[in-house]
Amino acid sequence: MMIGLVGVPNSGKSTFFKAATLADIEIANYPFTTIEANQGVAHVTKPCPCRRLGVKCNPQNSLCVDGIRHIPVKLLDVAGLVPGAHEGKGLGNQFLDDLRQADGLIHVLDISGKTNAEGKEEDWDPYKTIEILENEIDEWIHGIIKKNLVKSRRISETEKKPLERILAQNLSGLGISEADIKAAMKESDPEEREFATILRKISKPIIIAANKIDKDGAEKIFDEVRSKADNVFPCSADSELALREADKHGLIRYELGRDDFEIVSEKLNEKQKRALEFIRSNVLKKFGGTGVQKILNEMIFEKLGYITVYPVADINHVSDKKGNVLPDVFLVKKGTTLKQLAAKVHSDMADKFIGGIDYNSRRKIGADYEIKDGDIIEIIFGR
Ligand SMILES: Nc1nc2c(ncn2[C@@H]2O[C@H](COP(=O)(O)OP(=O)(O)O)[C@@H](O)[C@H]2O)c(=O)[nH]1
Ligand SMILES: [Mg+2]
Repeated sequence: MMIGLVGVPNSGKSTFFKAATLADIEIANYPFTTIEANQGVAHVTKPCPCRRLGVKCNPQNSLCVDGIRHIPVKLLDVAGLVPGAHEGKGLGNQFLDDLRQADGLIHVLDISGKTNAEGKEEDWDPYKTIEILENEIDEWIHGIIKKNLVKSRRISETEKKPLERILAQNLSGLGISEADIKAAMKESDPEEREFATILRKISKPIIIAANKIDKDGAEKIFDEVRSKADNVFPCSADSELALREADKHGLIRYELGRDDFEIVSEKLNEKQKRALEFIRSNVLKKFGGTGVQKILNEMIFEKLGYITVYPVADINHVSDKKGNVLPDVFLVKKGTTLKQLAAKVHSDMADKFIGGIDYNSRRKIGADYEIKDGDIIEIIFGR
């Protein structure tokens, strides 16, 4: 799973990226084989079952900080989305490739109204940037469909295959699936420009990080933009970065997503204290946090509909074979069945799958059991 960060220059994309991926972690056990230059590891958070169960966990593919499970997700700094990108301006191909990999997009937007759509400093209505950016993506999608539609319809007829399947081949470069296209076709015709918009909303959901909310006048613009657009969240990437860095250096204690922090070191000078107090009163208390963690969680759990599940090898000790308690957490889509989970956990053992045991009920569960959020499950395989 991968979340893409998009936005015009100077909106605070790099600051958001740096803040979200700032963690001292050993990623050796993480389920990522490679991390490219423009990628980093961020975390989404959920209460860890260790507290409810009264056990001490030994996370392997994630972290547990004070009873909060930090679950890694890849963050991608998407290059080259500038007005006119679909006509070949900027880094078109790089952009397409990044877009293909992203399951959802966070649009980092300067909500203080000082950055125009080219990334230049100017008094500017950020709502226009939302329209421009979404239009860019929709034009890419529409352009690809339009170029192939006549031929695709013909192939669909002669080969007696559903049109969505043929279109999915054309759109595979954008990472858009047959199921998404089919869903969009229920609402519109692929020929229409609005079809591209509908398809983008299904296949690449966007959340807007209304960034620089800490700046004078930003709140008023934020309220205006939020009345016109959905999925707009207040954000101060700069504040998040300052807090995480201060925490990392042992100056304060700050947990991801919190609306407060504690000063734990004598080393802070007056200027640093003032800066932190500014963040406390003008960002954390006012907006319930800096927004960075809330936006990441919102994307994974609400927009993309992922839930968490803890597979274990021994249900009585909720551990793996080595005795690690609650070792792994998996993110799966709502509606995932036990059999599908088994295939994810042990791709080579799916054919030996027998069933499972659910921790909460201590009952046997079958292949079609639908995973619920926070489930702890022992999967049983044959030999
Ligand atoms: N006040 C304020 N400034 C920010 C915030 N986020 C980023 N900035 C500043 O905006 C400028 C551009 O940020 P940068 O992350 O380099 O933007 P990018 O070009 O989109 O990657 C820098 O001077 C940042 O310090 C924020 O939340 N609040
Ligand atoms: Mg940058």
